Amino acid sequence: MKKVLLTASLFMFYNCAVTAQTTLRHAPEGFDTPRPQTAKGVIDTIQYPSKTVGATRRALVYLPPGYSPQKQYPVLYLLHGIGGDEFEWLHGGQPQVILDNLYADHKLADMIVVMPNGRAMKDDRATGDIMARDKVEAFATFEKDLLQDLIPFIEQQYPALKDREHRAIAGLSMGGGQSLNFGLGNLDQFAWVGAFSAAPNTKSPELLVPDPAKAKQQLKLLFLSCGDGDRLITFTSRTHEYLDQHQVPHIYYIEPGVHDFKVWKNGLYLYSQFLFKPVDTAAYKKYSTL
Ligand code: FER
Repeated sequence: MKKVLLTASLFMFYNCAVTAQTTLRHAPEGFDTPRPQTAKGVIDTIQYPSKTVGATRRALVYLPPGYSPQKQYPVLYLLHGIGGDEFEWLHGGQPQVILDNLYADHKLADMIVVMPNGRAMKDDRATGDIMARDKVEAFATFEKDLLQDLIPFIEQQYPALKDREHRAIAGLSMGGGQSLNFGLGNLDQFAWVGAFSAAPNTKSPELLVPDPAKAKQQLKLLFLSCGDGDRLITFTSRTHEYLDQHQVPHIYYIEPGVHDFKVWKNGLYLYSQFLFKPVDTAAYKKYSTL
């Protein structure tokens, strides 16, 4: 009997320990494979007037399975990288497949996902010299386009919840830098901030988080991920070190990988599951991988 109890308690202890550690494990195989039988979200193409750019601009909008205009939804703004546009996530990452599968597994809060074009200039295509100064600067200009043009449009066209706790931002590379710059720079607008392989446009930590106590109080989630073989990893690691020094809870998820969609898809898979749910920011450290 004693032996049975010991075995049972060991089994339970092992399970608890494993559960705590695997809460934020790498996406399982098949997470990005379409399942024929499951409900699918819908992708809209929208056009919005931008005073910032002086043009009509395009974005994609993912509406979750079971979407109803009678309900109200939080919104995630999901941003692309320097070589992409509003289609980069769709073509390279198929986020709708990842999200549909998470919904099928009841792992995701209902949300609208907006994929904008983060190069806020008249010709916003990723053609020619994508590193040209005006094109890189347009990624900074997008802060104004996002806050003053796109978000108000989305909140007028869709049944969106309009407070900071129901608004999230995340992105890959240049879009990761934008998410940190715009999210942490506008904590009155965003409570959930994620950056996958943040690029050199990421502001220095002191500029990103000048008031760590305020950030700590305002943030629901700050999520940083990067591949360990990514030559841009310093923009993530220096941010993490500053946040640690100033006791701002965050997830620092380093995985085997480089600067590509394998890491970014996993970033979306992990980050999205936290969104718009009750949080335990004190537990974020245990999810971090070093
Ligand atoms: C740079 C290297 C990479 C840079 C931007 C990037 C603006 C962005 C990469 C990406 O978005 O994938 O020097 O400077």
